[in-house]
Amino acid sequence: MGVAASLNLKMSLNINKSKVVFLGFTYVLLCLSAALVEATTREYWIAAEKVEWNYAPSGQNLIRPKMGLGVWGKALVYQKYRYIQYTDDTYTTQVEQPEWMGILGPQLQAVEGDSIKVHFLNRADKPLSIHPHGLQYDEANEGGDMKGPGAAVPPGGTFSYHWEANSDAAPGPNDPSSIVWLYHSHVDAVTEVYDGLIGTIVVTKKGMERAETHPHPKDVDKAFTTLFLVFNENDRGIVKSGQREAYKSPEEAEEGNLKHTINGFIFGNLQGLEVEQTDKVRWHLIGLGTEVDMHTAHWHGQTVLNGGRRTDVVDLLPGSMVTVDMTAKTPGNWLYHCHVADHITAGMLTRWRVVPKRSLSMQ
Ligand SMILES: [Cu+2]
Repeated sequence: MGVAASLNLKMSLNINKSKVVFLGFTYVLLCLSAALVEATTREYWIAAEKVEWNYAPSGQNLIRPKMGLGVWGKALVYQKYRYIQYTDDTYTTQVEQPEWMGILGPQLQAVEGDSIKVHFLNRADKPLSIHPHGLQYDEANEGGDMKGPGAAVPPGGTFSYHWEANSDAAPGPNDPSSIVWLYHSHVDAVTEVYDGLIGTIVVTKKGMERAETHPHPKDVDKAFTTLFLVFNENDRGIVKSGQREAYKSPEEAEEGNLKHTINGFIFGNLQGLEVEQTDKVRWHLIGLGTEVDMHTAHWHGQTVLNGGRRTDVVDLLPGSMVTVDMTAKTPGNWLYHCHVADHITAGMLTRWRVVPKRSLSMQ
């Protein structure tokens, strides 16, 4: 073999070798990424904390200022509990929430097939838990029904819940590309819902996520979640001295302590429900409470599609979870309220706004 031929052979051997290495490396990468795609785990750090909550921070009826807040404005600040999200296991830096979320705990996001891990720290003064709806869990991760340490985390204690957002938790054939589930504390569920320990989970259909790191559905520009709940504050903690005495009679106190809220606010004090004209808007609606909590969410200015049916009123019972879609078309400062007469009187109203497309309004 001449020198040139030997060189050629060496080169081709080297090329073949590097080809094999390259292919092997690609294969390993593919396997790894497949494994990663299959096993995306979304981690959250959430603490339960005792807070003061003001049902109308403006002190006003922002829908009909002259009518005032009625008996519901006599006491506004109450001792409550909330789920607060932190960036990591030091539980020092809070994750900010949009204004429209109000009293709701952090919204957990997942794509169909993902796992969710919630590291829960109980900073409050009684045993609490997190019980999710819809997701798959074993009994140790149910977060309720007195099953193990996750069912009642003592004050100062921690528990890491592991839940699966599998196909049984994901949108079904007649659902939009994402659906909503509740989570709440379930040691004494009735009390703890009224405490304010409520949040939501949104699961996006596989393939509809914007990116692996961005589970929001790609066919939606803006999504809101609103909870319709009459918080019963009778026999609970009014914070400001003198407010309890403001009620003229036990009957007045009993009514005034029923706070007819959307995301924990009354009479238009829920702010931030703003979209741009032509936005595709998704509304996740939640109902909770007791037999007075028959709510009918109603939008002025725009209709929605509810499971393929066109409407502008969606009925909610305690525990209801409904997702509807609209395309915002008409600019305006629109009412969004419960259509039950007694609930309108008691302040279960706010506004949602459609502003002209910014790119257009800037021209
Ligand atoms: Cu209502």
